[in-house]
Amino acid sequence: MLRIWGRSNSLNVQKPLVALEELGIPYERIDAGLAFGVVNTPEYRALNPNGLVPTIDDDGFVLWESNSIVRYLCASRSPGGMWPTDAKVRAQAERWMDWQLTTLLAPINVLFLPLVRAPGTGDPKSFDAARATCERNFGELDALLARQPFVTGDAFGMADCTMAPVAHRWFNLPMERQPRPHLEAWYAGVRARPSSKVLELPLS
Ligand SMILES: N[C@@H](CCC(=O)N[C@@H](CS)C(=O)NCC(=O)O)C(=O)O
Repeated sequence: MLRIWGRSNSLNVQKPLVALEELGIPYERIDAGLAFGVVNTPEYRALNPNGLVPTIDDDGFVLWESNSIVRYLCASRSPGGMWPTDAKVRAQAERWMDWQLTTLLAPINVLFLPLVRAPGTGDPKSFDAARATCERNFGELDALLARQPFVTGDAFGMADCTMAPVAHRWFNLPMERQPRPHLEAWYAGVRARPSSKVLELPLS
C-alpha cells in the first residue's frame, strides 16, 4: 500500500492527501514532523534528505515535494482526467501550482504564525504587508475562477488539489477578508467533496 509521511495539520501534506482521496488510492499515513519527530532519523533522511514532510513511497518509488507528488499521483492514475494530457491545459494548471508554491504560500504563513501557531510572534508591519499581498494574490485567483470553474480548467484536477489546503487556511484565519465571490464558490464546492475530510482539522 502507498505510504505517506506527514502530520495531518500540515498544509503541504494535505495537498497529496486531497489527491489520494480524489483518486481513491488506498494509503497509510504515518505521522511525522514537528512534535511527531521522525524527520531527523537516518531512515527518514534516506528517503527525504530535506527532513521535511510530505514524502511518499509508492511500491518502492519514493518522492518528496508536495506538488510533485500531486502531479505524479494524478499523472500515474488519471491521465486525461486530473492530469490534463493537453499540453496547454496542463501548462496552465502547472503554472498555478508553481505560483502556489512560490508566491501564494509565504505571505499566508506570515499571518498564520501569529494568528494560529505562534501567538505573540511576528511584527505588525510584516503582518500588514503580508495581508495586503495575500489579498492581491487571492484577488488573482478569484479572477481566474471567474473565467473557469476549477483551477485546473473545466474539471477538478491536480491544481485544485494543491490550492484547496491553501484556500482552506486562508478562509479559516481569524481575520477579515475582502469578498471574493468566485473563489468562495469554488472553496464551497471543494468543501462539499468527500476528499475534503482531510481538511477537517481546525488550523493548528
Ligand atoms: N516545498 C516543500 C516544503 C515542505 C515543508 O516545508 N514541509 C513542512 C510542513 S508544511 C515541514 O516539513 N516542516 C517541518 C516539520 O513539520 O517538521 C513541499 O512542498 O513539500
